[in-house]
Amino acid sequence: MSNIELFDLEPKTSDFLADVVQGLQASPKTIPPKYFYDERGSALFDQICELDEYYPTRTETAILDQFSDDINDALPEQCLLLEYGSGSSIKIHKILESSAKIKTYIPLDISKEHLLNAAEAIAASYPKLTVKAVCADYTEDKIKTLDPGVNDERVIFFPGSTIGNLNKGDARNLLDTAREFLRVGGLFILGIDLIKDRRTLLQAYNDQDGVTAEFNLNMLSRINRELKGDFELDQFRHEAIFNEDLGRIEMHLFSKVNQTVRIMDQSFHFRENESIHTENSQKFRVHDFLEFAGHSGFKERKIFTDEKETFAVLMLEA
Ligand code: AVJ
Repeated sequence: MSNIELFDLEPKTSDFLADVVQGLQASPKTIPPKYFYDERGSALFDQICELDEYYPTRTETAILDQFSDDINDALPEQCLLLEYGSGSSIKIHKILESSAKIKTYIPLDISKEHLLNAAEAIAASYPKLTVKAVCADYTEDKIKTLDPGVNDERVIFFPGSTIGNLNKGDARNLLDTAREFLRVGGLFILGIDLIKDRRTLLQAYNDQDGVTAEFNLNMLSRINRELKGDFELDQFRHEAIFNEDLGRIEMHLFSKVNQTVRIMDQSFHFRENESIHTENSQKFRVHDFLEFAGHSGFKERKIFTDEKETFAVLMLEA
């Protein structure tokens, strides 16, 4: 039994079959990236984060490490910190270790089990910290009205450049919702991956060992397993491309041949080289992102980057 206080915002359970059917009937074909993260997909993503080529995790962690005192200095004397998509709550250690100003930590994640396990572990590591948990989807508006039950100043932490997975409309919505929750003066600390040379970008998403390829193809295994699909995995190939005009990495699964695949009682035709677009990973310019966030009422407080400016951690004020 967990003694962590849980706010269950009852995130909409998504309909995997309906989303896959709709995505594969569309042109171009797509499958939403949230379906990467079954147990195997989550383990593969953790493996991606350890790859030499995958610089974002390592760089963001180093930035949080290097600037932990500056981050602490900028925090209000007494605050609560809500983390979006907290997962295993790993990066937050860099902040909690160096700040006694955070009195309450509130991880927010869509997976209730993962969430409570991580919350327990944090509570055990920081005995003075109050830990609560929110089961929610960070793209949902309900967060606006979440009442954490303490009057301390509010801070949101959203690492990993996960905001880069969202389209503009959803990113706008997330910023608007965050600002309402934060109220005037609250702080939003978020990680964004920056535009850089295409070689570095392409290598990060097309690694030598093929871990990212496995991660991408796992989407098809998952459809086979959970939706009675008959995808032949060796008839598709992973490739991430850099869409220069839109400033984003796109993950694709290209059909190697002309083929038909069945899922439940429906069939889907693939032309040779036709793609299933599985993810966008937006790369930003700090200036552009600040302007975008400005339209939701956020002002720049501090910007932390690594020496080569590959990644940035922004501190915005609501
Ligand atoms: C977790 C969404 C930030 O876009 O870099 C890694 C996911 N996809 N390799 C990213 C991902 C392929 C990652 N995010």
